Amino acid sequence: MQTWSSIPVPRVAGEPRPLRLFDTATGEVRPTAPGDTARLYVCGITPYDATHLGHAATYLAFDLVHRVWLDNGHDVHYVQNVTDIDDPLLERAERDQDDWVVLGMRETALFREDMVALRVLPPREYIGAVEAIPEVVEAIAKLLAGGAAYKVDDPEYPDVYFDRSATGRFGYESNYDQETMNRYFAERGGDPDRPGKRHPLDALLWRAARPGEPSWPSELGEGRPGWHIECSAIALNRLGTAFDVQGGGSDLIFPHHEFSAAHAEAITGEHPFARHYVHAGMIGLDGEKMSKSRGNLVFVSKLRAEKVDPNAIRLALFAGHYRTDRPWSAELLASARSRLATWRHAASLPAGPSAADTVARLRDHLGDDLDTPRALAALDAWAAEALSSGGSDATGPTLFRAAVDSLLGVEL
Ligand code: 5CA
Ligand code: ZN
Repeated sequence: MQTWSSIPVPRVAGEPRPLRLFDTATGEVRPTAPGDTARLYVCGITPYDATHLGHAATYLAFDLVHRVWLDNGHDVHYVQNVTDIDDPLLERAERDQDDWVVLGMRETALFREDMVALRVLPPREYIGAVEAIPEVVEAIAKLLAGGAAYKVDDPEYPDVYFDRSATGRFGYESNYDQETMNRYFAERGGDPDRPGKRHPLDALLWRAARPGEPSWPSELGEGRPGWHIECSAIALNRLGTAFDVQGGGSDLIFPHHEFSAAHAEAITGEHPFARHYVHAGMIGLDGEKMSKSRGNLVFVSKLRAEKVDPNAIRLALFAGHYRTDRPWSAELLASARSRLATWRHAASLPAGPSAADTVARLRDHLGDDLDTPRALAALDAWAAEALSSGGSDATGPTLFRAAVDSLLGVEL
């Protein structure tokens, strides 16, 4: 699939700081230690509705990962998928009497526009599940050959499932107990009651064709891919094993990232799939998680149509820590707009206080598990001083502006 357009990222004077991130698997903030090329996979959208601020918050968190690595001089190989075939897409198309292909293409196009408007740096490879079907089939064939997958005994619909015990490590990524796994599996697309499975938690790899559903011919029979294997295959084939960060929102911790890792590790025999599993908190509205299924959504495209400055949306979402579940509100946006106006005013001064220490603090806070609330506070302090006491350093405002652009992606 076509990715979206990029924008220049200014180089910023001073010393970069390495990036430490909280890893769900180990429960610790640990240093990321990329080589020359940092390898990032972030789970993409299921394009059955427009991008809401929850999605935006998650992609903005990983945009900071991307930017901090660039600041550290890494080449960043960023891969993202699009789940352009899955039940929710087919259900929405059916409900709206729409063609599922057209629906997916339309919402993916809108997502790209939203990402460009929000100044999110594009992935190098943007891969749809449908275009990845040959590699998904190859991955499933390997799992079957190695005994990690099986066909259910159902002559009508011989679906293929993954045996969750295949790697002997199942559960290492989420660390959830059995009851939590059971609950999330059932809530998040799993099918615990499918007859013929060896274990209720075994995950679907290949769904045999049903009447009226799209399907593709393959050595597994006519059918379509399950969800988790899409991300295993797309990531493995482009980033290899032990890539630096696997990312998404916290609702992907289980089952999605647990199974993506288990599938990939069963295919390669290598552990770990990713060195860090990084999860963004959920954005809510009116006391509930913002979600397409609940319908309590604020769309990025709607705010854009209302001429809200996308830089203010970035600042509003960065006002809270990326790992914290937090609400969206009109007040949050209003205070981000006023912060943006203050920063713009300060950055437009011909001279100001030196910004070198402020930029060092910005880098320290971002390097410390993307601590944007403290990063924003450090920048507020510089802007307040510039506006109240002035200063004679002509590089102050330009350095401030470059650092805010490069590291936070906010254009002043
Ligand atoms: N296509 C799959 C991943 S392979 C998927 O989960 N798609 S999605 O469209 O449902 O979500 C896209 C991303 O947005 C995921 O990382 C998900 O965790 C994140 N997300 C969804 N809702 C929210 C929310 N309310 N707050 C923060 N992130 C969210
Ligand atoms: Zn995924």
